[in-house]
Amino acid sequence: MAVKVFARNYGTADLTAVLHPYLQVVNYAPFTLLPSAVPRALFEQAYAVQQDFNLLVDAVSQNKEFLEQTLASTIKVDDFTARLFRIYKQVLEEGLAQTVVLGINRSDYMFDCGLEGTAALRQIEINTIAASFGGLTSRTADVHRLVLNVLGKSEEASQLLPNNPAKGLALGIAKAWELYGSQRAVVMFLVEEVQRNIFDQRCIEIELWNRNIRVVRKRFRDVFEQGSLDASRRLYMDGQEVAVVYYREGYVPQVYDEQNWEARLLLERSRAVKCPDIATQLAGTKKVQQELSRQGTLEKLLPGHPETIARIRATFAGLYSLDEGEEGDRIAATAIADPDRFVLKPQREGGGNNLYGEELREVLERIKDSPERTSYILMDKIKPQPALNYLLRAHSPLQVSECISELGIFGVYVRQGRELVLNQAAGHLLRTKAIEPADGGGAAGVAVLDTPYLV
Ligand code: GSH
Repeated sequence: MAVKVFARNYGTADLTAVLHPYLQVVNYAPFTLLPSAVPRALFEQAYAVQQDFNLLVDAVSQNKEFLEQTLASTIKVDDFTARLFRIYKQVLEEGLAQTVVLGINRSDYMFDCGLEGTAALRQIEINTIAASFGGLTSRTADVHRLVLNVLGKSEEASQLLPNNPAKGLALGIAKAWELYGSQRAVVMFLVEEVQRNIFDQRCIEIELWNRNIRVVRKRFRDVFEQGSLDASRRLYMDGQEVAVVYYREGYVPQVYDEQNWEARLLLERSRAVKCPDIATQLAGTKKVQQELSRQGTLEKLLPGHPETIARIRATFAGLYSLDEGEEGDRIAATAIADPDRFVLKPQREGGGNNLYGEELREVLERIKDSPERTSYILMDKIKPQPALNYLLRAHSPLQVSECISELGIFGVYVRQGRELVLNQAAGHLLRTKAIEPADGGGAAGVAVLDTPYLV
């Protein structure tokens, strides 16, 4: 009825725009029909190194000198990183009001197939902001267990591991909330204008409500309109105190107009526990990832932890700086000559930004003599062994595809002052995609949810 009235008053072209705030389209999250084989030893290796990566991210986020030096070349050419960096400097100069730190990250890996056919765990990246799909994937093993049972594969079904990142991530948020120390204060999920992954977030939200922790969902725009700080920089939204800000937004430049930058600054200046704080977001940049792989860097960041360093380093792929100078010139020329060996990565999150093959060659050719080159890094391309599976996606025809998988391990840690009070792996995420589109995860509409079947 309401739609007919709207249709009479507005042309059909306008209709979608007018109805947009009221329209909700719900699709099931895409998933594989069958679980995918994952080498047990590599799966265990990925879990075993997660606490180390938590330590490393935390160490980087506290090392002003390292962040400053590492990002110096990037912020000259990349406005988004530069703007984040400006806020970082500004809050440091003012003095941090936040005393509790909460990190939720996801370290992503592929299984690189060597010449002798043995696979090695290779880190693709570590996501330190809005690391998603921990909620939905807490349900994925049940789906695949059912499918296997229906197919009469009950023995295989019983092998699927339990997995509940939603609970693990909520545990970290709850701990940070508790240490903040105000029963009345809420946890604020900072979410997108248009919600594309709300059910994933809801899984974590429900875990918090079950612990009697109140959750509100707000956008940057709401923070600009309703947010304020008191004299001790406690954050209030319309009079309600906020203990924890959990960012599920804020990692791409497009969301920031001047008002939203102002909102971000307000949040960063506040006493509320930001997950992540701006230093930890910067610790997740590609430039930092590349610098971590440089000889001697881990030793400087984690002195006295040789075993931690060895476990971390064992997962690194080859990473190369494209900064101006001889080292950058040399690797740029190698990549132009042999683009299939590499991936070209800009300083962007959210998936779907990397360049491969001919496109990589074209872009590098164009920027090889310009400072713009510095805003990218190069990484060795990982070559996993493809396997057949069905990718089930709403409105897409069913067909068997050659697929490759990416394993993510969620990490959560909480620090109060100098004391690390929680440091855990919080579950896993397996995403699988057809070999054709080269880049992108679930949020970019490329990969689908999967469950590891350990072999
Ligand atoms: N805003 C959405 C959410 O909160 O779920 C998407 C966030 C997003 O794209 N997160 C990236 C990610 O984890 C990291 S910055 N992507 C995994 C994937 O898309 O498969």
